[in-house]
This record gives sequence, C-alpha cells and structure tokens, in this order.
Amino acid sequence: MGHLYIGLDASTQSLSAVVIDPESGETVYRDSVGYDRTLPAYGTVNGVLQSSDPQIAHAPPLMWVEALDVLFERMRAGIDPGAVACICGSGQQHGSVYLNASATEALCELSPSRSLADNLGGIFSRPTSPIWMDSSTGEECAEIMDALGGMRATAEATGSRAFERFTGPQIRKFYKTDPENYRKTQRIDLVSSFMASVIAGQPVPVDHGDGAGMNLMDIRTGQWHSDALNATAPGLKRRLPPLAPSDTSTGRVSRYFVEKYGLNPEARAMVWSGDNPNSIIGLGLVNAGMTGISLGTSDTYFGFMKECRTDPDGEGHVFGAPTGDYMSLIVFQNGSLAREKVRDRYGLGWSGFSRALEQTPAGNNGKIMLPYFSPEIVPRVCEPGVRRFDLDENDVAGNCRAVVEAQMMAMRIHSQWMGRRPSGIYATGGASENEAILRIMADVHGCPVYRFEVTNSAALGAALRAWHGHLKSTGRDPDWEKIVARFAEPVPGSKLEPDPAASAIYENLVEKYRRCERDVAGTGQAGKSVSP
Ligand code: XUL
Repeated sequence: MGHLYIGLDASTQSLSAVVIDPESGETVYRDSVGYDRTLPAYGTVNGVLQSSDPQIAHAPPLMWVEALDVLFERMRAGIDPGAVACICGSGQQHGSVYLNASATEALCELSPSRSLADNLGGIFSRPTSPIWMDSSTGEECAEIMDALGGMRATAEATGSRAFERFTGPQIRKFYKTDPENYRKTQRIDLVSSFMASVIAGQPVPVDHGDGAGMNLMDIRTGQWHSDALNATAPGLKRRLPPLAPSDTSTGRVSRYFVEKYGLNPEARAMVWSGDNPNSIIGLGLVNAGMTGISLGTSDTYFGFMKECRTDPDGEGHVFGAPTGDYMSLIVFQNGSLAREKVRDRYGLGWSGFSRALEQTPAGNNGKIMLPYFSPEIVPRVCEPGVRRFDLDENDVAGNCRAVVEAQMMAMRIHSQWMGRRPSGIYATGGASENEAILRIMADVHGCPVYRFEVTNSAALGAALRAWHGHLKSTGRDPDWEKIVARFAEPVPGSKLEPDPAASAIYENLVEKYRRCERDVAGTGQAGKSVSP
C-alpha cells in the first residue's frame, strides 16, 4: 500500500471522511458522523440549533470539534494511520467561528490525554456559529452594499452582492447586537479555517476559495478588501486570519492526532476550503467551460472559470477554485420541489413524468411555465406563484415538459454573465438519474451531458487536494488533470450528445423566455399566480 490521503468534510449535518490510496486508485475508507444522532447532547436538528426565529440558523462549533474525535477514533480501526501523508478538508461555506484570547495557546497545546472538546471548550467568544442557512442579516447587507457603492459594485469587488448568509453581514450583525463580545473576540474563523486549525494545532489561514464567500475579500487580488472591512465592523482586519492560496501547506499535523490516533508524525496538513470549491475538484471540473449541474432540493449550476468575471445582476457568486482559478455558483431555489409539485399535481410517478417528457417535442410548441412554487432567488421573485404562457393547466404532458424546460432555460439565461457556454456538463443529484431530464439539459445547453455519481464530492475533492498538496510539498509539479482523472470519472457510457435540431429550437426560444421572466421577475412577484 502507498501513501494515504484524508479528505474531511465538515458539512451542515455531519462530519465525513474519504481516504484515498492513489497508488491503487482506490478509495480505501469512507465514514460519516451525523451530529444529531452521535452527539445528541448538543440538541441540533439536522445539525442546526432550534430557534423560534425561522431566519436564525446557528450551530455549536464545539460539536464539530467533538465529531473529529469520534471520526478519528473510528478511522484508526479502518486504515493504517501510519500511512497517512496529508490531510485536507472542506467546510460548509460562510459559517463563522468567534474565538477569544485563549484560543491560540489552546490550539497549539492540545493535550492527547484529554478530548478535543475538553481542550477547546473555553476558546469561544460566541458559543454558537451562524451558518449558511441564516437569513437574518437583510439590514446589514443593505448597509454594506450602500457603503460599497451598491449591489453591482459589491459583486464586482468581492465576487458576490451582499447575501444574508455571507460572513461579512453576519459579522456586522454580531458587532451591532453584541458589541461587548465582539470586542472580546480575537479571531474570526470560517468553519473551514477553524477545523483546519484544529488539525494543524495552530491558527491557519483562510483559503481564497472560501474567503470569497465572505463579502470581505477582493476577488481579484485575494487580499482583504479594506473598504469592505470598514463597511462591516471596526477593527476587523486584526481579527481575521491571513488569506492564502488553496494549495498552501500548514506544516505537520498536530501532535494530538499523532499521539492519540497513531497518525504518521510526518503527515502534513493543508489549508481547507469551502464545500463548493472542494466539490469542483471532486467532480473533476478543472478545465474552462466544464460545468456541473446538481439537481437536488435546489438546483445548482457551477462552473470552472479561468478568468474572474462577476455577475452584474448580483444573482451568481464567484469563489476561488482550489486550482488557483475561479468558479461560479448559481443557486435556483425551485429545483426538485417544483418537479415534484408538477408530478404530484397530475398524479404521476417518475416513470409517468419521464414518459410525458419523451412524448412531447423539444420547445413544447412554445408553451411556457415559470415554476416559482416557492420564492425564487434567481431570478429574484419574493412572492411565489406559477405562471403559464400559452400553456393550459390541464395539459398534463405539456406541464411536465414545461417545468423542466423552464429550469434548464433559467440556467442558460442566468449563467450568461460567465462569458462562455458550457463545453460539457456533469450532472449530479437525485434527479440526474432521469435520462429524459438530462436529454433536455443537453439540448438546451447545446453540449454533451455526462452523469456523475458522487457520494461526497466535497470530501473526495479535499482528499485529492491533500494528494496534490503533498506532491507539491515534496518538490513535484502535480498536474490537476491527472490527479482528478484517477478518481473523478463520469458514469461509463452515460454521455448524452445534444440533438442539433432540438438545440436550434431552444436557441430561438431563449428570447421568449427572457421576456416572460422579465414580465414576472421585474416586479419581484409572480403576479396572478395559478396554483399548481
Ligand atoms: C453556498 C452555500 C451552500 C453551503 C452548503 O453559497 O451557501 O452551498 O456551502 O454547505
């Protein structure tokens, strides 16, 4: 057996590990510690503390730390810990961890005779961390964008307009509502840099990938943006970790993990990144034009970008890619939920839904639906509603095709700011098993679609980054394409080519969709809504 590389993923509901052995090309270990079940004392539901205010979503950072002990204890029985050469990781994006003056010493002197929770229980100046599901900072977003010259200027400077879940607005809210504890805060970490600091046994930098999800980093220079810092909270710069490229090694892993779990004392640690930047590595998206579409509860569209372009409409995000390039992310709220609503409205199962797609022509004879079953982020529609254009509500098959075509068209229209059409799409998520949906995807985007089965692309991406980082630190010049090709492959035989005739029909329909959307989204409301 060769060297092993550990990729950790501190996500919303669980802490997971993927361990790879590049010599054999095998994933040799996978495990996941679910917070609610394994650590019930924290009282989380799906990893989040319950709150009477639906806009507030916090989690206890000590729970994530305790999960590390559980995970490493189990892992040492499943792998040879002495063969581990490097550890890297992934964190849910945007969440922030607030540390007091005792944190640095506690991190540097982790005692293996005590648990991590015992070692680190006293280091927080705020016991809970706001996470990406928190939407309570509307006022702070407006204040920050005002100070930075508006939405477009904020997106241009930091990669995204101010979003409620982003770290800067969350820090501003903490400073405004609890100035006393803000004053006592010596360091503000992201989930990724906090967990990386525990593994390294010392404070480590925030990487450019996750740093871009804060509304605080200059997206082009990778430095803290001083106007954004000033717009957020006083004395912020000295509280933030330094920024660093995603392939930065932070030295050896903490002695804690060597002495307690038998890790190789030479094993290295890396800076971590956010789950979306890690996922593009785990999916093998390392070339310009390569795009991922995840069809889940929400649908997400994410692409690899060589040059930095930002969305003037402020709908999409730009983060750093772990390769040192950029990535885009656009989240469409009405994903599976909308498809399921239509399926259920007509009493169909998935096979009936697919049959309807197969029996209807590309372009649906011009029949259009705008499927805002719940409020939509892209385009911004605050009041939900379903609008039909030239489409009868009783037309079963027409409605099935209309919802999928609308979703694919929305992705096409709202990704135009990236400046290039996708050259290939990797489709993931539950609904990617439906070939009829992927066929529409290929035709609307005019490029091949491949199905990609991933159980945890963020953890795999982190493991691949660990391998890359280790090669780099031993003087080699690793090639990302070769690294991802060893583990991140689409399902063999899943390639779907676009049908040129169908693509031409969609080409002509783009303008009609744009007009219909403008009608509705221009007002921020779906207007006269017709219930599904
Ligand atoms: C991205 C986002 C989510 C979290 C999930 O902007 O908020 O994808 O990263 O962990």
